[in-house]
Amino acid sequence: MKIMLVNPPANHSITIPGSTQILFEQHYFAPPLGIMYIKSYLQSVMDAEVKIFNFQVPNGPSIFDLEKTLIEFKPEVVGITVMTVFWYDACQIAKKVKEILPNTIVVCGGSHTWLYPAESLSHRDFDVVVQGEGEITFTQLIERLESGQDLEGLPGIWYRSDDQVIKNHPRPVEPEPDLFPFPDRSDFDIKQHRFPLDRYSPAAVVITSRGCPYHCTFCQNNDHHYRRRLAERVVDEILECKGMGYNSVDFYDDNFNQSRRHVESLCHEMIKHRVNMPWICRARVDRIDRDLIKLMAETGCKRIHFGVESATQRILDEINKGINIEQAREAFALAKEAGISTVAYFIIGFPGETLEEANNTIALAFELDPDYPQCLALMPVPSTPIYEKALKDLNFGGDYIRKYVMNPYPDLCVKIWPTAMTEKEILTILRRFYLRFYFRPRQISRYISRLTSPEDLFTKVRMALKLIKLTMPR
Ligand code: B12
Ligand code: SF4
Repeated sequence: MKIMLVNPPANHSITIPGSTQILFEQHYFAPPLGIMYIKSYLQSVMDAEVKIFNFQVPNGPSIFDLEKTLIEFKPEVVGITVMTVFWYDACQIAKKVKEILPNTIVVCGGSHTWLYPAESLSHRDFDVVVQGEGEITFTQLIERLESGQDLEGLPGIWYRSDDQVIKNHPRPVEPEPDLFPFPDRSDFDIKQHRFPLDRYSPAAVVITSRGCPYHCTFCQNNDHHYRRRLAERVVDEILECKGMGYNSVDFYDDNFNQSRRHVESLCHEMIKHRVNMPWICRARVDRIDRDLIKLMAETGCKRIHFGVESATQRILDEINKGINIEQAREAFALAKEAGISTVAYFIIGFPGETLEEANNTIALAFELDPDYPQCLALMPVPSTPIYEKALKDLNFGGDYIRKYVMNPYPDLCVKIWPTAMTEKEILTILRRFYLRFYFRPRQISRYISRLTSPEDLFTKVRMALKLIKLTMPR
């Protein structure tokens, strides 16, 4: 069977007011790991011809290129990976597929499907929604379609039958993530995977664990079942990437350091196999100590992204973050001591947060002195306790994201929820913060001293110009 897996364009994605996400994401083309895993699993268990069509690459393909590929390749099934921010673009892709190949089955998968499976199927260009981990469900779906069986009882899917949306039982996650072969990287030009903060590109994106056991009230984490991979398998994958020409590794785990033992065994395995590649990860401030960070630095850890969120303990407790400010101070100090650079994430505008509390968060950002702080306005997002709370407040404006999913349009801007501060106050704090932090002479010389190439300089200048534009008062 011929199958095409599509990562939709980000032409009309949902935008975020005052967001400096541009600092990272808009210059960053992350490979779509989910469909890369699905491709390799599918090909390991069945005879299928699978093509990945990735729109999110520098100077990426156009919709005409997709049309051409659809006409030439004639896939019988098209799977689209969807994050809610790309929903409008994903709908355009589904529409195009049905226009050109009306009998092709269009499947929607990815994080979006946890939130809006039925709403997604209200669009007749989608036939099936795969919810949760896709490797096994999608493969079984293909087997059923190939043998002409109906979809009744296939766990993990929602589908339309006689104009009715049918919800099958959910599929439990795979307890043993090493069952899946390494994600298929063969469709990608490795040079395209360059993170703007990296001096060691191209970076291979690798996950060493799936799921996150925490329940932060602002986060759309739908997989609380934490499962780690074997260190030996992870290192085999890294060595494979090294052989392909990747220079560094970006670990995409939600919480790289959830298990100390896991980090230790990964580091020891990297040392044993002389991996010798720089790497970065996302970690929690409460699960790190001097010995661990030293070991991480010795094996090549160059940057850690930490979620700090707020300087107010009441807020940290209310959002279920499970950390305290002392732990944040300690983690940043240890990283500095070990020579590891840091990214810190902060959020302004939590329910009931006062101007004074917000200013304390900004002061903490200066005190921790990360290499790259990212400060966002709180955007309540569906399926989180904060969104549920916001829905009860008339100031928020109701379940507008659900309405948007039913009737998508280009460039929706998410809403800030004003509680103790006004939207204007929140945005002003963010703008001032970015100007003050990033345009300090000390910060500028820090970045200049780390420039690696004229291209790096060009990217940083573009980022700076965008930042200036963003921080201009409106
Ligand atoms: C890496 C990452 C990113 C990267 C790259 C995203 C990418 N291209 O993959 C970057 C840094 C760019 C990013 C940015 C953002 N991200 Co992000 N990100 C992640 C993260 C940490 C890992 C994704 C990943 O690779 N997972 C590993 C793979 C194996 O899992 P997977 O992608 O879910 O795929 C599996 C299933 O979903 C399914 N599946 C996936 N696609 C398909 C397709 C088909 C056809 C089928 C059948 C199945 C299927 O099968 C796969 C294999 O089991 C996730 C959290 C997480 N743990 O998943 C958040 C996550 C996806 N991001 C999220 C968000 C909100 C964002 C931002 C909007 C954040 C922000 N405020 O700015 C931005 C938006 C980007 C933009 N350009 O505007 C949310 C998405 C929520 C939603 N409803 O869509 C998540 C879930 C985080 C969270 N807990 O809130 N992100
Ligand atoms: S914010 Fe981080 S720790 Fe909290 S639930 Fe989300 S992924 Fe897990």
